[in-house]
Amino acid sequence: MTAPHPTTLLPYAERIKLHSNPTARRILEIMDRKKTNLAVSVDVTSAAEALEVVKRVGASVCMVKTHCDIFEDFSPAFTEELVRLSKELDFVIFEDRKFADIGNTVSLQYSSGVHKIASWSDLTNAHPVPGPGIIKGLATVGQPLGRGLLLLAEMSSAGSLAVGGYTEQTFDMARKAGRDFVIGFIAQNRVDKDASPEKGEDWLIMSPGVGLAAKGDSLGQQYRTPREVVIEAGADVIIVGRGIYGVQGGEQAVKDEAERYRVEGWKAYEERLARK
Ligand code: 5BU
Repeated sequence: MTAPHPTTLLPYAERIKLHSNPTARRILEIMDRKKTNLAVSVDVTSAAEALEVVKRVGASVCMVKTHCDIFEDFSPAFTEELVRLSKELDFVIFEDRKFADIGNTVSLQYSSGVHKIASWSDLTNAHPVPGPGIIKGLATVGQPLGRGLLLLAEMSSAGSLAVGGYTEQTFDMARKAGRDFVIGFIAQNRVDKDASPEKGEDWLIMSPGVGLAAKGDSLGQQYRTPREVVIEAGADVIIVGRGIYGVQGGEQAVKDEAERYRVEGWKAYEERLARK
């Protein structure tokens, strides 16, 4: 067995001081305070329904992930209420926008249009495909607001082209950009290979494609369990969508399922710390 990545042997609380970005610090603080490494992805098409899901799962999560372009009834009132809930229930908002254009365009997509993502979302993400200008473009908007950015180093879907040298170059790009704005990666593995917390370098790895019941869907999604993701792959945050909001049995069932994933994710984290 290969040695565990040193970052995975550190408690979330001890990693806070390794970050200067306010969003990264807040994520780690919430994870420690609420004993949760669970992010829930609320991929429903009604913003009103999304808020109901958020109220049910809020106590169990460190983060709520959105795709704001799938809501039929998107409005500024929705994001106002989401921000209010994020303060009341203590979680970070992550708009999974997957920006992928030149710096000038993404800065406009991030700040403007119908969604004005930077005004309400603490965290967003970008494909490294266009080169480092995408980070610069987003940073001009997000960094003064204390927002954070994740680069997409790998994807959970079958046949993804984000593998091997692409993944390695994504890490190099983040490293070159520095950690003032880029705080980590969406990935399936510990892609920050030789980053050493002893030298003060810490990245957050967040993994979608997590499920306790299904192994995948008919459109290429692939699921792993929280244990596989947190212990074997060494990711810091597990992202669960349909496994939680899609559970049958009504409001209480969704709340209970979020709590079940929180407990599974936290148990796995405690087990990974105990490997020392
Ligand atoms: P699911 O219902 O748990 O399969 O939803 C997963 C969510 O994570 C969904 O919003 C996807 O857009 C998102 N996702 C993903 O599944 N895989 C990836 O590699 C990335 C995002 Br990046």
